[in-house]
Amino acid sequence: MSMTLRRLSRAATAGLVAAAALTAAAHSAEAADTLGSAAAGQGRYFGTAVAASHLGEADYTATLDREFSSVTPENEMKWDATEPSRGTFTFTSADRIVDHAQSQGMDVRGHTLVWHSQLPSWVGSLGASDLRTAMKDHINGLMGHYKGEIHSWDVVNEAFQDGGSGARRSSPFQDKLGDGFIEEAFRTARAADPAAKLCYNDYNTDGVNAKSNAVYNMVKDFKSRGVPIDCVGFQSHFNSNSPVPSDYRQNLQRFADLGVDVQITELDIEGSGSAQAADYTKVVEACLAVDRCTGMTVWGITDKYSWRSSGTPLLFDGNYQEKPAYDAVLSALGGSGDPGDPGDPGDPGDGTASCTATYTRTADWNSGYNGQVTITAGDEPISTWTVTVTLPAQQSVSSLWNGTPTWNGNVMTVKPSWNGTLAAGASTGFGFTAAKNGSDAAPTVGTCTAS
Ligand code: 9MR
Repeated sequence: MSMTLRRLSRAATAGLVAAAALTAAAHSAEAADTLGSAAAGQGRYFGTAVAASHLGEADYTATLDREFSSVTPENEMKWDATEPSRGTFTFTSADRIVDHAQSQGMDVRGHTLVWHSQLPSWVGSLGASDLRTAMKDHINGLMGHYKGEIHSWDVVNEAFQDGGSGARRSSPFQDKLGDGFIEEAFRTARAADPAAKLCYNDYNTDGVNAKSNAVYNMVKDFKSRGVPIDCVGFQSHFNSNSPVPSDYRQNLQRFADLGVDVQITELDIEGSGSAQAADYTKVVEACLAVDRCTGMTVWGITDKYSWRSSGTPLLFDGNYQEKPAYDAVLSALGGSGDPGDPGDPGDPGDGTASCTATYTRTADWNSGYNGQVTITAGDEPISTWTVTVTLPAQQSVSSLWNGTPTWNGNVMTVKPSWNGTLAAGASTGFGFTAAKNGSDAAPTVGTCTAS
């Protein structure tokens, strides 16, 4: 009974979505001063990963609602979250995200149906034929619950190995069902919700390389044999070890030429300031240059909740201030921030001084270590900054350079030693030597404040 009621209420809610989307479109026609409205002007969506647990935070939800036109549940639709024991489906957290998105006229990407990770252990202990049934039941359970409400589903995620082999990754599905599990998953998915676009999604496939070649060959084979596939997701998690590939656009284009849409599904780029902004620009320009690149999703809203927050990879800092990367993305999308517009709190010219601080251990020995805190100004010049660093109770600081600390217990509040001026997006830093005194734990860097 509850299933029928839930289906009915999900369908009834879907009726409201069209009306909300119309309102959003009317608003976006006025001024392309948000990511979602600027992307819409280019015929694309601009999405973000969302965690249900943060939806109660006013700044989080305000930024989400203002800027984005699509959401991907970051963890809430994964197998461990939705079918923790066989046949028992739990949708509470995922429903919260979907309901919120629909109330704002946003699209929803489904992530993800068949993946080796975040997989409850009961799945791995099934024999082959039972596993096949369980995989299909899981796809039908998820896609049935959200039928008609998901614009694209990541049907299979990360099924290929890293490196040069081009081989499939070992997983219960691969090991027990063989290569054919991917095709079976896509065929099941098409029947479960014919309206959803069905995507294969992976990382380290963003440029032309052995892994992306293997995915390319699979998609080509699927298209030639009529196996249903509509899109390929390129996660696009970048940093200095894995930079934006120079052949990114070319790689997106060769997949598009196979007759599938391409989507940037989990974009984040570690870094800060103008270098990070330039990398984001490359990604947006690559997508816009490929007709079948239908949209982009960043893997979170604010640096503070990123899965790799120490790399500050997102468009908003920990205080929801727009970073230089935000301005770069908005401008690459053809939008324009309106300086001084109260709707754009971090725009250049609005006078809001801000900064972010990140910590790295730069040297390490038995009894001590050196730490470095990097301070980066937001998109306004700043005249000074203040950062707090909390040390584990046992540790003590023996020296500190390029900053002046004041102490309160094991919390040091650090200000510049002399001139604290920084240009917009520019960085400085201070360093210190700490004695471990038996604790190897890392200090915690608090909020950076600037004026
Ligand atoms: O961002 C997700 C993080 O909160 C989870 O702990 C992690 C667990 O595997 O998954 C992260 O999201 C991953 C995504 O689902 C698939 N591609 C890689 C993402 C980053 O690890």
